[in-house]
Amino acid sequence: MLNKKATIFILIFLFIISIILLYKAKERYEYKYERLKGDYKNLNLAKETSDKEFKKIKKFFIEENKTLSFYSSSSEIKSLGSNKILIEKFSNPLVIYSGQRSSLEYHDEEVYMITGKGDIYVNSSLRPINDQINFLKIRSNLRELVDQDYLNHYQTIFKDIIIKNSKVYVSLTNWKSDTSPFNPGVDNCYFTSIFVANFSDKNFIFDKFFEMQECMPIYTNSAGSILEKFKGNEILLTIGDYASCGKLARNNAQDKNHLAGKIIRINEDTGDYKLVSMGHRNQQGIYYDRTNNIIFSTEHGPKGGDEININQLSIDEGKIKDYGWGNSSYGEHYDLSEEFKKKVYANCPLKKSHSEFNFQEPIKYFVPSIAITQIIKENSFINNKDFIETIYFTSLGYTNKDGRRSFHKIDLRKNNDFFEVVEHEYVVLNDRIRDMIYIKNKNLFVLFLELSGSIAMISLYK
Ligand SMILES: [Ca+2]
Repeated sequence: MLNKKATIFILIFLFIISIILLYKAKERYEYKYERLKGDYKNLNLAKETSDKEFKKIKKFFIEENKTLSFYSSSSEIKSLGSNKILIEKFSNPLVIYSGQRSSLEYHDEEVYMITGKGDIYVNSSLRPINDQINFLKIRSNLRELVDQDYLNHYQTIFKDIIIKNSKVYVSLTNWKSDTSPFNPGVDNCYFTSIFVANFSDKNFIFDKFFEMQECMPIYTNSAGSILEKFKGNEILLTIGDYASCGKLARNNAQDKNHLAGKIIRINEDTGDYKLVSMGHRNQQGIYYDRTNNIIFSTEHGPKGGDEININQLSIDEGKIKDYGWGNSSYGEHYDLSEEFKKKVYANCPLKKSHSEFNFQEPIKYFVPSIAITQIIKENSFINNKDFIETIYFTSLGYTNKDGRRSFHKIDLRKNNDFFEVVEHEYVVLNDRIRDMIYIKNKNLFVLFLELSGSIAMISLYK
């Protein structure tokens, strides 16, 4: 009898203890969550959290949880020339633990995002709920298709995502070896590659679609690898020169039989490709203007010499246009030893004029460089005047000087077949802007800022 009473007493006691513990755990969790939210608003979470705690939070937000939330962090009105724009930022600095770059895609009213480590997220309206924008993680096998050591070492191997004709394409700098495990210190084979998946809401199962056949020995950000939807059943891909001029004294961009330093069009059904243009260095932005059949592209020069280029396909489609790198550029090679410098300049002389040597002149170049990224032609964000085409583009950089870390607008006047820059205005955003999309029915630009891990929305303020 007594035993029974004691047992019941112990059970009740244990029950109460577990309720208290559960309650405490819940309290701790909520406290952590609230603190996290508060810290996010000040963008200094990393400084205030212990390593252990941070690791847990990181895991919770980036690896396990299906929701990636961006919290309202600022809202300001700035002048873009004579117009006013509203810039609203939503931040989650932990997103950089999934690779410090992300690209955006707009498809069927939804915004897609791929991080440098290959996590894919989707948001359906960009309408903030309780001052936060939630992205849902999409299941995919992307990480399984690349070497784990390689992915964890560089963290920014995935470059871009597009959705077209019920297919999802993802581009990356890939690595391969027949024999040895990944070791960044030894001879390596890096190459641009594209994976494809059937578009579905819940799960993207990727497979190989395209691979550049050449092996590039250096892992570099000068790899381009940006995708764009082209006409019919084709997509466009930029392939950078993989630092072949500056670090190997090899002018691959001028070699028609080498894919480094090219823009190519790839048939979605067969995977076959054709060269569109050559003589590029590191094309981080590409936009296809369907109305005028023009490819706009941007590229990073070396020290100085960033460019905006126009390829008017309507004039001579099929001709492989040459944009000069590494024979002509308005920039200079980075500092090199005297001996190596001679070799680099012998193979990649960097003459200033392009047209004098039968290369296409950029419509605009930047000395010093602004670290130019995505470009979009959009005539209705701010209503255009007659004969004016307006392009918007963004920039990276480590300071705010000379147009770096800014949102730019250029008006182009079309005279017969020539485009002349009539106006250039920009707004400093104080962050490295990696990518940008435009949503027509909201008249809204959406940008990814990679230092603070932010989504920025830019609308016209009236
Ligand atoms: Ca050029």
